[in-house]
Amino acid sequence: MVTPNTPSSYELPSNFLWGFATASFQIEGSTDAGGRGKSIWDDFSKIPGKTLDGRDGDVATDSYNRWQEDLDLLVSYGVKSYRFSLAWSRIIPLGGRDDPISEEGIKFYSDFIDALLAKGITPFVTLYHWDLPQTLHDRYLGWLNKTEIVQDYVRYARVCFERFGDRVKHWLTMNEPWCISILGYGRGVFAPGRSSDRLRSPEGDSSTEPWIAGHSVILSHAYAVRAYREEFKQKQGGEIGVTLNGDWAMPYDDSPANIEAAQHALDVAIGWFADPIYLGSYPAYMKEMLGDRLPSFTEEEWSVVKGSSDFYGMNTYTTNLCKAGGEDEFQGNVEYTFTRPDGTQLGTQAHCAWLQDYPEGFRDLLNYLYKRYRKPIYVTENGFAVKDEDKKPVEEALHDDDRVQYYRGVTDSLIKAVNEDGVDVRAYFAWSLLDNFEWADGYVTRFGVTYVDYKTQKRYAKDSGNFIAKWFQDHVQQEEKDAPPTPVKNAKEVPPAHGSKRASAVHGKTKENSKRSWKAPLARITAYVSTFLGL
Ligand code: PNW
Repeated sequence: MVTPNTPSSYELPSNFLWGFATASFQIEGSTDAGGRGKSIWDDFSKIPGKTLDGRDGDVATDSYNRWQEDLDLLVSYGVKSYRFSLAWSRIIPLGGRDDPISEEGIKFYSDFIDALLAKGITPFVTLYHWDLPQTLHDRYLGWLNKTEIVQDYVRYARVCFERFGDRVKHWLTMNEPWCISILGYGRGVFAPGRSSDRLRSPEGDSSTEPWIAGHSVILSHAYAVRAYREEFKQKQGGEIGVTLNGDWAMPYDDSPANIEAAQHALDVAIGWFADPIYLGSYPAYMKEMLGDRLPSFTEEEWSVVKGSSDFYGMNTYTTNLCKAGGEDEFQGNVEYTFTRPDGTQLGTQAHCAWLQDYPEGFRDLLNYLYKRYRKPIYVTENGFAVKDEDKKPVEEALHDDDRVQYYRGVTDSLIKAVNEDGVDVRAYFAWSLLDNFEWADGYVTRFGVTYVDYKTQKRYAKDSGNFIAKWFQDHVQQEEKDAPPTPVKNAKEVPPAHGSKRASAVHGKTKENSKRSWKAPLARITAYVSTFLGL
């Protein structure tokens, strides 16, 4: 076990936002309350075999009824911000641009936003976290119908800006377009569950539909951002962007083929969305791999897509060792493993097969994204599911050592990326505030920093929740002490990801950028003295 050696002088600026994240369908339950319409997850989660434990989202963590309790919990952790999502079908039950708005749905979120602000907690709001109104799927197949979905999504976004934008200053349009497209329309493991695999789904074409869905997601995001910028931003003064999933990709070994494979993995997991949005073009590899199956944008669409995110929203969980080969286009025809050439494992195994703890990868990913896309980074999700936590009695589950160790590692990587590498990171949200409905895993896999007893709905802070709260309180500068940050800009060009095995060497962390120009003189002297005294 590695103990991070974070220098005691390292700090994060006072306006750094930190807290926990959740999503509407994973916590709210009360799927029939307040005039809510169905989402695509309502019925999907009830189909036998779609969730590991056969359980659905009807109750989840009952947060629709217990939101005040959740708020108290946030206050007890001392968070500065809370990331949550709005359920489209609570706000517009039938989803479409001509369908009525539910004032009850609006009131639910409006009251919650007011209550957060009254406690000094900044709302960080996701418009779409996978719960598409079922009616839109029934009417025209949802994300597969670009013309319809773009208009319906933009109207929904506009309603949210109108009703909440006086108080919400941080918007995320979409959560994880790759997951929406690939898991929903390619692998078919998430709603709506379409796939070429006829054992899984009676309909679907995994060779074309995910790329079409992704295209509609990009456009819906981009047109909503345009609406925000043209009609709301000036008055409301908020910021808006997208959040992408993407794990660090490390070549399995030094072979040129595997070094190239790691870049291909990044091109498909991240570049598919990030390159159009931040750079205005598709990665060459996406075009090469998909040919005419990759939908193209018109000139007009490109002009809306390029530059359509104010920041880089980063969701990340792990690092994959990448080997060239295989036929899984969803991973860029790259094989993933956690077993190194010498037979050792990359890190501690989580409950889900796709996750091992490797904090160095978190730092490498921050560097890669900052240099390639040149935007301030908001870490909007990051977390760990302890193996077999669900089988443990609550007293034992609360001592979630593997999760504490995970957060110890990533927080150390985070503060070093800011202080030593000059990466402009402005927020960190751990996934998740609560154990909750973990999609196809049902309730078996627990990601919470707070334990939820699903029989009583009681919440209990885990050691990891307390660790994160203390870590950020210790490392984020106090409000009064300093001036606003002047982020260090060090990214001039788009780098290749993998010139050698270690990304950090490739990305050339520059020492000059390690100076924190935002530090107030008093804080700097204190930090200097403590370092000198070895405190
Ligand atoms: C994210 N994968 O999903 C989501 O944003 C959350 O809603 C979810 O609870 C969390 O991560 C934990 O899973 C992912 O297969 C789902 O690599 C699957 C993957 C990654 C992220």
